[in-house]
Amino acid sequence: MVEAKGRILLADDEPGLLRSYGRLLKGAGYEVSMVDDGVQGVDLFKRETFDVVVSDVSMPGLDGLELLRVVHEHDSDAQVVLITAGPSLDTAIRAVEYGAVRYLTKPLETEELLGAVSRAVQLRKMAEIRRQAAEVLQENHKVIEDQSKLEAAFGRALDTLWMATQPIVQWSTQRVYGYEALLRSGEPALGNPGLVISAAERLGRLRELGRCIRDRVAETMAALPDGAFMFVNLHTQDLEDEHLSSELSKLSAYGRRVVLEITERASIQRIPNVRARLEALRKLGFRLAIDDLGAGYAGLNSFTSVEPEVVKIDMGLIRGIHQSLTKQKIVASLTSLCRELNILVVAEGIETIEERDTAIALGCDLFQGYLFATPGRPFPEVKWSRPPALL
Ligand code: G
Ligand code: MN
Repeated sequence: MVEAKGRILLADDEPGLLRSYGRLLKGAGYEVSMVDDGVQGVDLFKRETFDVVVSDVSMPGLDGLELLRVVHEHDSDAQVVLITAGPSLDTAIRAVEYGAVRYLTKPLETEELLGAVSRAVQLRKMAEIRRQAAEVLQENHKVIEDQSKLEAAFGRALDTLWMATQPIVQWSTQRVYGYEALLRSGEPALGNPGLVISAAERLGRLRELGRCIRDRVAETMAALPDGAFMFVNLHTQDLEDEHLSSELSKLSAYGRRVVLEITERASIQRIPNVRARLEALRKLGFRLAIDDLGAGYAGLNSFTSVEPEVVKIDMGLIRGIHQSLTKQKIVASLTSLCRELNILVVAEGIETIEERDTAIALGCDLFQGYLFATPGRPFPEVKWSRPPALL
């Protein structure tokens, strides 16, 4: 069976016309239900679904205009074509007011009726598409609702935010050189630091997060072992926050014991007056490190504008370095260049004795990684016990 082009409710109190319109519409492929007054029309419309109502205006009991009104109360997407024998301005106006798509006058041409109905069916389809689109937009609203959930979760993350630390060790002296502060929160919905940071990015609350992190770090500074530095990660946007370089911030009081890490993963070129900002930080005693060296697309430009005291080699360059000649060459050139430039090098993400010993052989002396200690409550013990492997 060929699927009907659409479901039509046809109402006219003249039986002859009802039959002939009905035959015409069925012949054109529509599924047609016929009633001979408005009351029946309303009844049927409430029980079944129709795409288009074609109705005579003047009918005993309940006329076409009333039917039109009830139809639209019930289904605002349904389309109505009205037909009248005695057109009047008044009914025409009311027909438009109640949302009739067409207002036809008898006697009807075949083409006129078919054209009006086919157009009404198209409009019905269009209405359906628009409704579907609106539902999709509502899903966007759901995302915004989620955003308010995200807002709440982010608030709780800030309230429960604390700093884990991971030791950075000096191999030649077998001492702890410093600790990197790593963000943690008690909010389960934002269970890792990456999620907290991306929530802050989405909510435009990075500044708040950066300030909170630095305040929490400052609170641990009193317990920082003598002679050790605290390494603190910055988001590039933190560089634009005057709180960072304010003498009044809690962390500034400890500036000489803090190394600020600037990642190579993002460019700092867009930050206005970046050199002056870095200079202001140095005046407070902060030292600067390039983080994730080798991982970023920022290339060498961050290197030249930061003039770092320390570079931290990305763990991607360290992973399996004992098996990669390429990685070994890069790290060897880096350590020798940094020695010339008086820059300290930290090899990050050391997990195995082989990685450690290869890095030592290539000129590295500062290490961070699970081999020595995982991040934990300040300030975790270092495992020195493993003997150097025989190379
Ligand atoms: O980007 P940055 O270097 O600041 O990130 C340090 C991250 O690396 C922290 O999340 C820390 O937990 C993780 N990390 C530290 N040591 C190791 C390690 O030995 N192996 C791996 N896979 N991750 C590490
Ligand atoms: Mn880091």
